[in-house]
Amino acid sequence: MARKSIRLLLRDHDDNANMPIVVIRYDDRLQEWVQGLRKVAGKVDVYAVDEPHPIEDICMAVVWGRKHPPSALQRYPRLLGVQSMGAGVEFLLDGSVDPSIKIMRVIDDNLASDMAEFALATTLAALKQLPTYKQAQVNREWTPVPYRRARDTTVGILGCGALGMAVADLLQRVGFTVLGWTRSSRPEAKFDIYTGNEQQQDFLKQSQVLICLVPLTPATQGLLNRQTLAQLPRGAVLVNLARGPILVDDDLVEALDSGHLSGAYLDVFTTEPLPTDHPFWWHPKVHVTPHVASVTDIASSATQMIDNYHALVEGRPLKGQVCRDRGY
Ligand code: NDP
Ligand code: OXD
Repeated sequence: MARKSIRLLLRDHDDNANMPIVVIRYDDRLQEWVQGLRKVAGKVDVYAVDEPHPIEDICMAVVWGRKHPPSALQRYPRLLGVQSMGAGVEFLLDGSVDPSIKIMRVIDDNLASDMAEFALATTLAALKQLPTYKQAQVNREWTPVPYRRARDTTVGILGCGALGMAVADLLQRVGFTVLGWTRSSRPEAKFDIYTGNEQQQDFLKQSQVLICLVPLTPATQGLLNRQTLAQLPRGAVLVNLARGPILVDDDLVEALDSGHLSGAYLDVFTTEPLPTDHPFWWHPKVHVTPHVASVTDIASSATQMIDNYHALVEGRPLKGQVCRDRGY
């Protein structure tokens, strides 16, 4: 069926008619999301994908990651918008969402502060050698090793958007020197920002801890590779909190084994869950967490989603609207 314009859609429905939302997520968190959205949805109907729902009328879908087949969205002829349950949207930019449909991502204070806390925790764990002592404890060894101070450490943040800026702010408050790398300049930043490929090397060579928070796009896929990792200072630590495919896994292992990098804290992987035979699991300098740096808070983000729903049907600007050309 041909997709209808917003105006035609609204004319088809009287003023109070419901243009429902469907929540699509094929895992055990589906009901939690449906209930969370219903709490703030007022008169708007919110359906779970696995219950009977009016396919013809659905105007917004709330979805997450690879937890739905790409064809799941194509069933809804009147879809105006797709809201990601998270900040990342790469899974919606694979051509499966009609170009006329708006895509939105989460921008939420809790998502940002949780990410900042996680980035601080990993950075301090690296500086204070906490994984070394965990291993020493297993071996019942009492072996002090040197530690570093925040005020003597420069942290480079790849990607200073909603999350990178929150990380930068917290790290600066703790005393770290912070540098950022973005696509476009950020005059409001209270630290040095390097932009684009031209300034990438200057940024990397100063980053004793590199925190990756760029979205996964064609431009960032494989960005952390043999060449870029080699530009980091000797002994640097990598923290990847963004997406797995931004990192070339074998190149990281090589940089760690050669001693060029001293450690890597990885929260995201090309295949998740990380396959049990992946070398990251047993590499002594790799510290794996299961994609938990910052998990969307349903209560605080549901309001943004319902506000976006109303903006969508009324044709007003959306919060977190994704620019398809940029890919984020
Ligand atoms: P934003 O879109 O707000 O920020 C992205 C930043 O990356 C911007 O500063 C942008 O530059 C920069 N950037 C994008 N592409 C490039 C490029 N090619 N070169 C240089 N800089 C680039 O995203 P968020 O901060 O909200 O989220 C970042 C990512 O974090 C998400 O996409 C997701 O993958 C990941 N994430 C991970 C979670 C976890 O638990 N591990 C939880 C939540 C998110 P500019 O400012 O110029 O636009
Ligand atoms: C996100 C995530 O993108 O949790 O929000 O990874």
